[in-house]
Order: sequence, then structure tokens, then C-alpha cells
Amino acid sequence: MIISELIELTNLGDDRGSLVVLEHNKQVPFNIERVYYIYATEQGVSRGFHAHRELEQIAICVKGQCEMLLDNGQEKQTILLDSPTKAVAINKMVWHEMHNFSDDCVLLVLASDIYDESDYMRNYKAFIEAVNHDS
Ligand code: T46
Repeated sequence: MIISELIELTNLGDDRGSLVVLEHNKQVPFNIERVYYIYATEQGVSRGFHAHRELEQIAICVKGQCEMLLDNGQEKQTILLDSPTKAVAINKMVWHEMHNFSDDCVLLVLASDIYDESDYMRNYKAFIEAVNHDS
């Protein structure tokens, strides 16, 4: 099952190099309220392990690579982000984990809202109960 389609971004580069754009209402289906990036992840470290109640996000490895595991409570999907032209949407109520970061990985995330810890579901059992209750 596909939980989230890989988004192929267009490289607008030329003989000077590469340029990729992410724009509201084009590649990004929400107003971008926050941007953050994860880098220098230690070998063997995995991150994430939560779902968001309302937040919508788009993630891109602008350098290096990592794997994004998506879990909607019924199915799991792993997406390899290994190019600055590949993006994945992390939709609300999708449990996500990031694994196998390369040493040089820079994971850029665009988010639909400012940081709010109360939007996080960090308990997997509670997440499963919530998605099964809503379906
Ligand atoms: C997500 C995945 C893809 C803030 O204070 N503000 C922020 O905007 C963010 C993103 C984090 N923080 C604080 C909260 C924690 O004390 O930074 C610390 C590390 O955050 P966290 O453990 O949630 O990091 P990850 O890598 O597990 O998850 C992050 C995002 O938090 C999360 O929303 O979807 O990346």
C-alpha cells in the first residue's frame, strides 16, 4: 500500500549547477510556517518515532540519504530519500521513523505550522488506538 507518493522535484539547473524550488500550492500543498533541518546524525541513530495530530510536512534529503518509514496503523512503507530532487509528504496521523542516515545527510523539513509539542503522539500504542478508533 502507498501511504505517501514519492514527489519528484524538477531540477531547474543549467550548466552552472542545480536549483530546485518548493513553492506553496505547487509542490507544497500547505502554507510553510516553519523550516528545520537535521544533520550530523550519529552513526546508527534513528529519529522520529511519532505521529502528528494535525501537522503536515514535506521532507527532502538535500544532501546524503536516509530512509523514511511511514506507518498509517495498517500498513508500513519505507521511502529512500537519496536525492535533492526526491521529496516525501509526511501527512497527519502517520507514524514516521527515520533510519540509516548517511554521515553527510542533511534532511530538510517544511512544516505547515510552528512547533507545538502537544501535536506529537510519541506513544505507538496510543497512536494505533487513535487511528483504529477513527477508522
Ligand atoms: C518530525 C521529524 C521528521 C523544537 O524545539 N522545535 C522544532 O521545530 C523541532 C522540529 C524540534 N524542537 C525540539 C524538540 C526536541 O527537544 O528539538 C528537539 C528534537 O526534536 P525531536 O526529538 O522531535 O526530533 P526528531 O528528529 O525525532 O523529529 C523531527 C521533528 O521534531 C518532527 O516533527 O516530524 O523530525
